[in-house]
Amino acid sequence: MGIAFRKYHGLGNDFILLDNRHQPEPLLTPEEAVQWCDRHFGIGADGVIFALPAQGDTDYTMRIFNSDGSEPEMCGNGIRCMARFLADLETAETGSARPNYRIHTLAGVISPRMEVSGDVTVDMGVPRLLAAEIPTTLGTPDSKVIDLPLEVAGQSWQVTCVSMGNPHCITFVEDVAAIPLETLGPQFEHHPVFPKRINTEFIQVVRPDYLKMRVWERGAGITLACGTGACASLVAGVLNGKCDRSATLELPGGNLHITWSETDQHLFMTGPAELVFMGEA
Ligand code: ZDP
Repeated sequence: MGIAFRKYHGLGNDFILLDNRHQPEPLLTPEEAVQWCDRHFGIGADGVIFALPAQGDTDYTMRIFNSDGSEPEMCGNGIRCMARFLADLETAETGSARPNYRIHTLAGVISPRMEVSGDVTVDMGVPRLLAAEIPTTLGTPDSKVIDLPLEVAGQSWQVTCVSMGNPHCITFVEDVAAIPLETLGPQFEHHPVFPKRINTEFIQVVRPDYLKMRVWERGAGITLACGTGACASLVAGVLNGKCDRSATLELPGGNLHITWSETDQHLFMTGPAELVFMGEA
């Protein structure tokens, strides 16, 4: 007993949020995070997010542990939840909250902005495309990985890789519902061409401005949504000439809107972030 937490979700991608603003080290160890994320023996979540003190020219720092205890560089749905969490804390403490934040992450400074509608729009920064930056040993280190064949489960898949700070491998398919994600996901995740493992997205282009996505997340398995994955998938769609620079992504947990700015190459993601409940554990 003793640590206060709140649970939030962004399109069913759910996180335990901890007020870690007064201490530079996370309040939980990765092993404790695994236990808290367990849906039968714990609170249940896809990850634990720590709202830590600012570093450099930012307002706060975000760190996240996946439900398997590994630490990803970034988390798109998670950072919307963290912005909502900070706004809720600030409102409780001072009666008002700031409309936007600069948050230090392992993927650089990420900036969420609160919309009047209640949605959160996040400047997710620029995608990284070179094989060495993903990282993957597919192709050559200093070239992009666009539409290259990858052998998984005895089948050849045409894949495109994009880093949003964390690594993603995207495959375009006719029908996402027909993909056996449960068995394919782990084989992509642990494929030897991905030294830091990989998040895996399957995308069905319904229209150039409307994509359907299913995801197998590194360290978390099947989730209902993935913000960094949605951004990476839109970039992959543009690189393959399959979609517009602005599109709706339909995920099992709901829709995200993603735009890839032509002027500064930043990705902007808009979607919900909601409080589920709070407690103490
Ligand atoms: O890169 C990883 O290990 C992911 N599992 C991190 C979490 C990504 C997330 N789903 C998102 O929305 O970007 C939270």
